[in-house]
Amino acid sequence: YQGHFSWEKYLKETGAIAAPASYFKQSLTPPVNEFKSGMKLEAQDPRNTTSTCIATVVGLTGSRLRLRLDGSDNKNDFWRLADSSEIQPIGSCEKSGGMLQPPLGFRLNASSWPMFLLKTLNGAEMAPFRIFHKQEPPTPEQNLFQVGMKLEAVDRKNPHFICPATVGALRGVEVLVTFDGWRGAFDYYCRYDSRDIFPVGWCALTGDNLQPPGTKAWEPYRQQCRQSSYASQPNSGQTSRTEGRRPGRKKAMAEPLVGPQSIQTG
Ligand code: MLY
Repeated sequence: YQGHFSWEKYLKETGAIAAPASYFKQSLTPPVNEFKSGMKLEAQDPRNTTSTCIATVVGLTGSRLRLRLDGSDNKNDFWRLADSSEIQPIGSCEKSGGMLQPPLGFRLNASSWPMFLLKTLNGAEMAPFRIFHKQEPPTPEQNLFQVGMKLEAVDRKNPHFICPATVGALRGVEVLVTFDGWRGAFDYYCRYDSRDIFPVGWCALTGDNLQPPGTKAWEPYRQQCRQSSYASQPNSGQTSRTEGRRPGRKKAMAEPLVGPQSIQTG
């Protein structure tokens, strides 16, 4: 479900262009996601990336998995693409001579980790080797993004959201991701080959829920609507039922074109 947001119309109205898919480190056909809720796997601890931990799939959205580290709380879930190199089958760590680590913020005493590990893996449904992807997509040779180009990006403060975004600035290999319709609070710089940015149309392909832009994005667009609507109005004086608006209702005029308000949770 993508609300009433349409990239096609939005690009037309904003006169913006979509960053070409070849600029991203994403496969042109999104990775097949055969993971299931409850499956366990090994994942890098996002808060302590030198640690490999046990994680459980607690949700699925498009080509992404929602993961929770075993032994951690439910406040630090994170999302990974099915073809992420940061997830691997259980046993991989040991095979390469490493040791599984407790997550940062392990809720028990560190000394109980070995027993916890045994218990959490006992009878667990392990994600089968065959559903992992052999490799991540290739990295484009250079940062080709240009300021103003549109894309879809993970809101890192609310990483379950993928939202319409615009390249706001460039800084060497980095891209400033700005969220359409939201003031700067959610902006971030990431590398051009980040796995958190996607070409326009990605969510439509994966079935992910693309958030509509926040309401601020539409301001110029709304103004345009207002202007053209006034322009097409016959001289003031009497107002007909369809054309007349009380000043306080100006905003409402553009709203049907805007679509539903963005979902502003938590
Ligand atoms: N509860 C948050 C959600 C903001 C989401 C912004 N993203 C979509 C860019 C808030 O309203 O602040």
